[in-house]
Amino acid sequence: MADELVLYTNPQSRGRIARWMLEEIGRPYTVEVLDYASTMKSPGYLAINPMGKVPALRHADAVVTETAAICAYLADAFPEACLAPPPGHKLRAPYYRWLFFTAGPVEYAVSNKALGFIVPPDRERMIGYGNVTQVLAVLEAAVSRADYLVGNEFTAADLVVGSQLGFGMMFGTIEKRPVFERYWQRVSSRPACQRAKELDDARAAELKTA
Ligand SMILES: N[C@@H](CCC(=O)N[C@@H](CS)C(=O)NCC(=O)O)C(=O)O
Repeated sequence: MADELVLYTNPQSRGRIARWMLEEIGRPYTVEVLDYASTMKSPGYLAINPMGKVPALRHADAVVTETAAICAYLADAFPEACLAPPPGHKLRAPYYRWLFFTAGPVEYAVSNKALGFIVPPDRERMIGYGNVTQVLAVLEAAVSRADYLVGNEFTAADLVVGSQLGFGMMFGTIEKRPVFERYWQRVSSRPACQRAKELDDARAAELKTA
């Protein structure tokens, strides 16, 4: 199919974020569920994502990997969903800023903390996130400023930042600050987020009983 959308995922993965984005877009898509121990490392899937990780998205013959990139790609490919400011618009500045800040500094500050890796204070200058305290303070200020991060409309940046906060608080890797909870509550109450959750929860339950 010329415009086919295929999500390669596992319901217990960051693929949940990509599915939420697909639900926001509202176009038909198919899902290929991959198993961590087998199909995710198969030659067929490695040809799609040589990292052997999910999610990945195929749109006709275009492949995009990396969760934040998938969300940004979809927002631009389907502008009628109004999930990103148009290319070249001034609001692209905060849009890119919070997408990249989350995929890079936030993700690695939080993961390293969870793994017990502490950057020696005299090396904070060389690590892109400095320290986790500062990263979370910056994020807290960003989500306190207004209901949404860009202009005052929900965008793919909120979907990515919100997911990082929501999953982080659920797994205990990000502390539950009232501002984070209110923001997550706001963005995750969107019907597309609820639909994506139901679909992935059902898929996860099926896999458990299979
Ligand atoms: N940077 C990637 C990370 C993807 C990732 O680590 N996915 C995990 C699941 S949440 C995975 O596929 N792990 C399987 C493995 O590494 O074997 C992204 O943002 O999409």
